[in-house]
Amino acid sequence: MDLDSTIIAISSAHGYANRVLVRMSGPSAFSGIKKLGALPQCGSIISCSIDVGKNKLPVLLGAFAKNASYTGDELIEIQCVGNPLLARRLVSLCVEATGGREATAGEFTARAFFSGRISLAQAEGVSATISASNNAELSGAALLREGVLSKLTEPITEKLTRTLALVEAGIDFTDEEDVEAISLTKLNTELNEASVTLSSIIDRAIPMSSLRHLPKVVLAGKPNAGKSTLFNYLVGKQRVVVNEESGTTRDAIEEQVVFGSTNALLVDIAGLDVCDNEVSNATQITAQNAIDHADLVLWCVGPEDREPETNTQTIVVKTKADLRVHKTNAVCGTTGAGIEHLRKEVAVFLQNNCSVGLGATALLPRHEKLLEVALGFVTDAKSNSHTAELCAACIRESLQALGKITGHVSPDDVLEHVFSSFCVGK
Ligand SMILES: Nc1nc2c(ncn2[C@@H]2O[C@H](COP(=O)(O)OP(=O)(O)OP(=O)(O)O)[C@@H](O)[C@H]2O)c(=O)[nH]1
Ligand SMILES: [Mg+2]
Repeated sequence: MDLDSTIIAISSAHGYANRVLVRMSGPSAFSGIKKLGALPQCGSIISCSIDVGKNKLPVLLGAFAKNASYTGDELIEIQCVGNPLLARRLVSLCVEATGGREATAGEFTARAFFSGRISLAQAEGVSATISASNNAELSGAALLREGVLSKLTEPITEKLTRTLALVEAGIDFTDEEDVEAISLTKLNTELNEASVTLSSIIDRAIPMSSLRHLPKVVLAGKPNAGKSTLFNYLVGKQRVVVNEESGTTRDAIEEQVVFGSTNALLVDIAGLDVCDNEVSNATQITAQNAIDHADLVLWCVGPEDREPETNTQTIVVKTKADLRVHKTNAVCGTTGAGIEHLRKEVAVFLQNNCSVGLGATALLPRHEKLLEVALGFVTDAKSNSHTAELCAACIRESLQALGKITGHVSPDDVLEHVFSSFCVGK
């Protein structure tokens, strides 16, 4: 990978926008911007203008010193009006002024990794943050970016490195019978501890892909209970038909709604009823299916309805508060009374049951595989603990796998795979 050129790219989303961000990083970033406009003091932002053909383009310039920038190199950020033609022209001018080249996908983050500013798992956290589509994914990606995975695996790496050194010392001193670098009992204890820690990381982790699935909150209840009215209120628009006639809703209708800090899919279904024809039979199957796959059921009970039996995944919602004598804890889908309280209740449920817990780490498939490989070799090392050479080889393999997570041991193809998942400019 070429780490010496100055690289330039549009780092904001492509197309027309309010502002656009062009970044350049490398040894001639500062001299290049001096030629084009002015070099701001490091850590500050100035406004000036850059000649782009016949026009003077007003820009905001920011400069970040080597070792204090994202990439670990001289870094310049240029903000201008979000016209894609101007942005392209600006990139060409920067390439010319620095003698650099346009960056490839993920190259800015790759430089951050190679300059030692972030680990490979953290770089993957950056990529996961960019592609996150809901709050759960953002939290999972944030944990990766903060280096949680590296912090979890470091103590195991240290333990295995120490153990390996002692096992290898034992091999070296094999003819000196009175020298024992590590006893068999101690070796087994160390390997057991490493194995328990690795297993617990694997058990407590969640696949990053599972966070893409939004929790489903289903509005269920008898026909006419006021489900669709409540659905429209929570969604913030007249999304579904509401009518005084029972059996108005037939299909399951989904919309994204944010409860507190959790994105969820709110689902409106048909009222649960006895079937008297084929259509109502199909309608009831769809409704029951939605309930079966719900993370949370909001069971709507109208003033005339009987309260259902509940479980831990159900919240009973007393609807049509305005038509009730006892209005406590009831909601009204037409005026919104009591709905803020319901929103909070749902937010707490989702936070406690459907979010990345504080102890949970979201893993990419590459991490899961490497942790399993590392654990497998620790298990092999345990079963070969009486044969020093074999045991040492297994510990070495386990360390290799752990090293690939953080990037301490990373063959070129792993790096290429990780950084190619980025977009240009990141
Ligand atoms: N007064 C009053 N009327 C309501 C309230 N919520 C719903 N309604 C009325 O109750 C009737 C049924 O409301 P819907 O929201 O369609 O009920 P639903 O549970 O979706 O009914 P189905 O789709 O048939 O199962 C409509 O006439 C609504 O205007 C409320 O809070 N107060
Ligand atoms: Mg309805």
